[in-house]
Amino acid sequence: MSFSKQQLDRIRPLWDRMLSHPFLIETRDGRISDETFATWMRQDYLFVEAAIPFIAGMIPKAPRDHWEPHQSVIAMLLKELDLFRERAEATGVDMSDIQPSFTNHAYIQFLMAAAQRESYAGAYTVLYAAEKAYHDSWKVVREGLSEDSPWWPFVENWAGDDFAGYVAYLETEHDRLAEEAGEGLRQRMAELFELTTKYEIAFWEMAYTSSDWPGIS
Ligand code: MP5
Repeated sequence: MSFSKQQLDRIRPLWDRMLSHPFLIETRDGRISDETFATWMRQDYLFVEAAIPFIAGMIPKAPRDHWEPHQSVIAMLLKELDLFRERAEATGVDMSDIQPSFTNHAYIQFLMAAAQRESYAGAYTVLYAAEKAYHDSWKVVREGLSEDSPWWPFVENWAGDDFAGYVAYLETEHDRLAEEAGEGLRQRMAELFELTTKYEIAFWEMAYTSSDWPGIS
């Protein structure tokens, strides 16, 4: 079994918990409140923005054949930001003066630290886990959400064929990096896979409960 599949198997209960999060289920069933969805949109906009320096920060450690793929991902993320702004405009979601919530801030710091302080393979695990998490999460939403929903373009973005191809590519490369890694590094990659999944769950939870900075608001 490939390393990526092994990791998914190992943390299956956590992964399933993510996929059954009420944010996803209520979005799938068209029951999510506009305000709750807007909270996710505002926070995820900031997350996607931060993902650009995260990827850029991986490039100095990347093998030559990963430069073009990373560059295409940065271009994809810039388009994604356009999608958020376009949807916000179309649905009247206010995107001005947004600040990262505590959970989002922590996740973003984790991304930056991964790019700077982990090995390339470790940072790649974080990238793979986050992208796979979004692909699988939005596939859950796709099972029920009407194509007429204003949120459907997000389903198309992350659950569509292009993104599926990108995640499959990441998985192959992730497995290749794990094969080349020693036991200690593979162990660290496994930890990072689990941690990233926990951040993904925390992110849905933060959006669902609109939680901001503890002790302040
Ligand atoms: C992604 C995302 C997917 N947009 N937000 C979170 C919290 N996790 C993963 O990443 P991308 O960079 O939008 O494809």
